[in-house]
Amino acid sequence: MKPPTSQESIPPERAPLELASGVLSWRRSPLLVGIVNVTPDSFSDGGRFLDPASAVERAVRLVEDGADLLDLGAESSRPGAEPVSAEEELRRLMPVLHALRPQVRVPLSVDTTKAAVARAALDSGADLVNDISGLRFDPQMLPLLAARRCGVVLMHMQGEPRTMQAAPHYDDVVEEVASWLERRLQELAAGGIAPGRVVLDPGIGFGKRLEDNLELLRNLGRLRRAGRPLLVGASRKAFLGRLLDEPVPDLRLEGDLAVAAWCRMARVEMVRVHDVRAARRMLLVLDALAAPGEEKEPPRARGA
Ligand code: HH2
Repeated sequence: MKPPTSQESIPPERAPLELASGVLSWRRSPLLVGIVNVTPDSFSDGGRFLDPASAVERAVRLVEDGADLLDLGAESSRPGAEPVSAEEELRRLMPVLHALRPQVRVPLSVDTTKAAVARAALDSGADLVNDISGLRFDPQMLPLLAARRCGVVLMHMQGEPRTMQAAPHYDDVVEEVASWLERRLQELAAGGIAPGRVVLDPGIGFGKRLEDNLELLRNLGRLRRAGRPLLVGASRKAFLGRLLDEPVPDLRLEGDLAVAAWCRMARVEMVRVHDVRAARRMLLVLDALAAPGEEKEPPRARGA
């Protein structure tokens, strides 16, 4: 099969991600970011883990299943979702973070667009902030993250969750998303957030049509700017529902696994998934099948 990315765009060395607690290094397969949604309305698991005890149980289970990191979110970003207040987000998130931090050793990411929530989470042991607005929604977010040494997930979104799927439009989705990520990376650097702390994410499903999502996934290599690592979040999303003709998000696992395998081929550093166990097991088989020495081989030499 043709690799999903141009060989030229793969950096020979993948620089690790700098976190306050140390550095996060990459392996041949993507690291698995397990999703923990402490929300009543997330598109696939809303309401299931709203109670702190069940959210913590779920998170611990994801680590046992092979999650390399966890991403905790307390506000849904599904298309049409209404925003929640910082107070409500904190009320949902903090009991889970407090109970979970001593129980797991993996880095914890908090999925929020609000500086107040990010600050409280960082004070309570979170290692990364995953801001789906690309640090646009809250003007306090950039200075806050500049003052801390956490990791930052910088995601592209056209518009905002309430309306983003109404009429997304791009002339050249890959070029527009890539140049936005690059520009924003420079703005973050100018504001005091070193590029070495940043992961880039094309924001699959965030103001994008089916063909936009596919085009982005086909061109992951072109999205990698300044040698920064990539994170892809496609798990259970609506475009997979369309491809699989599957209206129930939980039943889109085959789509999730196909995207995770595709990401491995594109040398994506992190994939954000609901079904960690299945993804881990699938990647174990791919790792075993891969040519011995694959890791050391310079990417440019392969398949040339
Ligand atoms: N997708 C979702 C939420 N956060 N963060 C990043 N960096 N990338 C993504 O693709 C991404 C994300 C949507 O998925 P989910 O958390 O399951 O749903 P909801 O937003 O409804 O809680």
